[in-house]
Amino acid sequence: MVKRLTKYEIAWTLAVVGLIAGVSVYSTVLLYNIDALPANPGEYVEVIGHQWFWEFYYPANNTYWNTSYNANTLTATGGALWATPGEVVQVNVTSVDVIHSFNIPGLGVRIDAIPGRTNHLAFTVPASTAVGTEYLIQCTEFCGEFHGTMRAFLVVQ
Ligand SMILES: [Cu+2]
Repeated sequence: MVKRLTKYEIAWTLAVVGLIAGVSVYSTVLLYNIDALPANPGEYVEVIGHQWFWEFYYPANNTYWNTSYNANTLTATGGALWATPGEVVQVNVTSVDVIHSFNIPGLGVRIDAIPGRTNHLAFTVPASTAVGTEYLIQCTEFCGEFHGTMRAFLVVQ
């Protein structure tokens, strides 16, 4: 004998289905918005991963900068990702050899650098950031012997 559902069981089931549908729609929209790129970022920077350094290319003034990290002094020379407070930065990230991962922990930025592919990501440097602030950039995909020193800085200027 088939038991008929009570009106409470039907209401409860519909409430759960409605809740899950609502969360699905909300999170789908949110995911697309997170990935959306701004129409007019403050600057574009091409980020190219190498074993074992980062290269930054600034198309606006056609300059290339290779970073060089000193593991003894924890400092970097040669190049950096320069940005101004409040600036929206779009990075186009790729690699010339193996898979790296471009990570700025202090800004919640992380995106893979994959050979033969360009990944895009935009982020905003907080407007309250003091000039002179340096955010550490660290490769977060194990990429060989000197992976640990594959660091650079985002310098706020
Ligand atoms: Cu790497």
